[in-house]
Amino acid sequence: MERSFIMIKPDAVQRGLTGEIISRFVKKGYKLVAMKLMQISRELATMHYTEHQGKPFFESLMQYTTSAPVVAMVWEGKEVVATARMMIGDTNPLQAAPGSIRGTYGVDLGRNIIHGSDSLASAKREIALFFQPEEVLMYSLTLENWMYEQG
Ligand code: IDP
Ligand code: MG
Repeated sequence: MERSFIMIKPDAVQRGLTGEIISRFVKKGYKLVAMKLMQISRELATMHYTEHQGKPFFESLMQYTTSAPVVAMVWEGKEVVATARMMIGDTNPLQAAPGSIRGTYGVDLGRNIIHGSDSLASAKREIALFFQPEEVLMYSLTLENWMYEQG
């Protein structure tokens, strides 16, 4: 089963969207295997967004993501990396499909609600940045046979 790193960004936490966003992933059929509320350091934000260092928006991205608590999570399930990106929508909330998380809750590129890993390799890297191995839990859900034809 795949795992993806999903982070509810400070704007969404402040706006009280945490529960609604978690609910979307649960209802879709994904399993929450790690979660913490944390205020991320400049160092962690820099490592997480290292590919964007040097870009014009990097400094504002650092300000934004370190400004207040985030909810860092790991979600598990079939093709969760690509599917979570679809559920999240385009980076710019104004271009994100209506019904997607960014398309539903946001209007500003610099306040775009949520992060989701863009590949399996990114997911692995990001999960390791935010969680100790023992913080990512292995457990079964009794409903799994109703979520997957072959559990
Ligand atoms: P993603 O979050 O959809 O993967 P990326 O291109 O990886 O988008 O950018 C990372 C984050 O940087 C975005 O989610 C957004 O918060 C911020 N960002 C990206 N481009 C811009 C921009 O042009 N202006 C302001 N913030 C930006
Ligand atoms: Mg990205």
